Amino acid sequence: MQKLDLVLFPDEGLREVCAPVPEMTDDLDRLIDDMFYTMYEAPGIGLAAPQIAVQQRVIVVDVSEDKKQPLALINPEVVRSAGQITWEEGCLSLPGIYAHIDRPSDILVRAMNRDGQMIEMEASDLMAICIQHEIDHLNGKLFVDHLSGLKRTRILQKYKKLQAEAKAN
Ligand code: GNR
Ligand code: NI
Repeated sequence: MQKLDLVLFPDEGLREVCAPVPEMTDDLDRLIDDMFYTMYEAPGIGLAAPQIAVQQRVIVVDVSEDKKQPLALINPEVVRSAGQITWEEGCLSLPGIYAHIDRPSDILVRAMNRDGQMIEMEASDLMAICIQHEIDHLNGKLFVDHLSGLKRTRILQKYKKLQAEAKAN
């Protein structure tokens, strides 16, 4: 298992629309292991392939307390959504900044699983938030893009400052 380097904002790789995965392969299976390892080490509750510089539609999530409920989804799509929830989100690609984001609270997701089977699953609350945050990554979208103009400008200024400080140290 390998801990992979995280791609940080403003890397352009985070802005690309990722390619659908045609089929499950051994290489992809190994990549998913590395993604889980990288996510747990970070630590994070989700990770999308473009965050480790792979421009393919693959995400991993584990929102459980005991970190024993890994879920890998390939070519995930939200097919229905309802409700609304506000959560303070963060992102491993924008370390140090957090913002309250509104999203649907209940979703129906269609995807391929690690075994190459098509599945549909319902998700709600934090699991729904996390899956939507990861699918956004596959479409080149970041949580700060959900903010309105002034809030977004302010938080990105804060991020820039934090990155400059991190570089200086
Ligand atoms: O670790 C993460 N925590 C988190 C908290 C609230 C909403 C979304 C997330 S996902 C984030 C990991 C990450 O950046 N995934 O892309
Ligand atoms: Ni993220």
